[in-house]
Amino acid sequence: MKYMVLALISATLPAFAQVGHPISQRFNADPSPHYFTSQTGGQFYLYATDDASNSGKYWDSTSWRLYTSKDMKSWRDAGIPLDVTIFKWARKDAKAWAPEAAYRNGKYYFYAPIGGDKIGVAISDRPDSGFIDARKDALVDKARDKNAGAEPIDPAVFVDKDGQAYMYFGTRTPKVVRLAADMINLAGEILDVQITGLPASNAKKQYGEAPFLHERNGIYYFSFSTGWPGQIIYATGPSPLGPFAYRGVILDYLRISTNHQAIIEHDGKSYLFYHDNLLPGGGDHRRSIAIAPLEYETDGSIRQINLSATSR
Ligand code: FUB
Repeated sequence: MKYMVLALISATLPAFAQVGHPISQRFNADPSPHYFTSQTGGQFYLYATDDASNSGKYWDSTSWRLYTSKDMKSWRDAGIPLDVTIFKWARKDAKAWAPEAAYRNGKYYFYAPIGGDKIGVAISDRPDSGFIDARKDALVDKARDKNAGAEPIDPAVFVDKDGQAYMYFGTRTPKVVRLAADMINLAGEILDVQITGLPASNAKKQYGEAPFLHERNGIYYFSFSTGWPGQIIYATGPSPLGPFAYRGVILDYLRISTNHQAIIEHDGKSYLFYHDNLLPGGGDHRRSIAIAPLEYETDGSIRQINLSATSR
């Protein structure tokens, strides 16, 4: 009987069946998940900050890590898609932080925060390797670009239905800028993202880092981490440029000093990627990416994820 029940439960479990569990035994963080139909056939590509190669005392890794999956259940460590040395203008000790990727017109683009003050962009014919610097200088440079903010990191790219691409980035003040159709140039001013209605009573519930934009049924969802530690909260608006009104919490504080989310939809289901302290020896600089189902109420609001109700 026990086995029959178990079989029934596993038959009804969602595809990712790993809620609260790391996608790999290797430390990783800052998920940037995508479904790409590349030379290798359609599969998920998950780009990450490589916490396994940092000092354990700081986020000082200098290469990014890629994981691939056909089903979001088992993930293959696909190695290093690129490292900071392809950006010749980067300082030798530049840190490789939260990455982003995008596909357009047969090319793959990799957006790389370098050293906390610049964002580079690399290009390749494949999603897993072959990336070269697309510009020979930074796409965003704190010293060069007006309103780039105190720390231009955490790029997140969103391409709207009309083909216009936007890049969100920044700590403490969220930034957004239109990208040119070639995906490697800015096409306008860097703007502050306007968020109204953040709960004033909770000083912690402000924008910290990890901006992310997705769209569903004509509603634009701007999600982010509130800081250090970070709750993942969200606001909604009528366009990729907002203005956005605070709606609620997606994921509460975890046992870790940062969080960083991404949301993808596949086959009609939504998933939240985030990171947590999940492996032995883990901690603030040794993080682990995990996946949870994301559900919406009928009014379009996001149901707060309760990890303890699953398998945490
Ligand atoms: O991985 C280094 C930094 O930690 C990222 O840029 C932030 O989003 C935070 O997760």
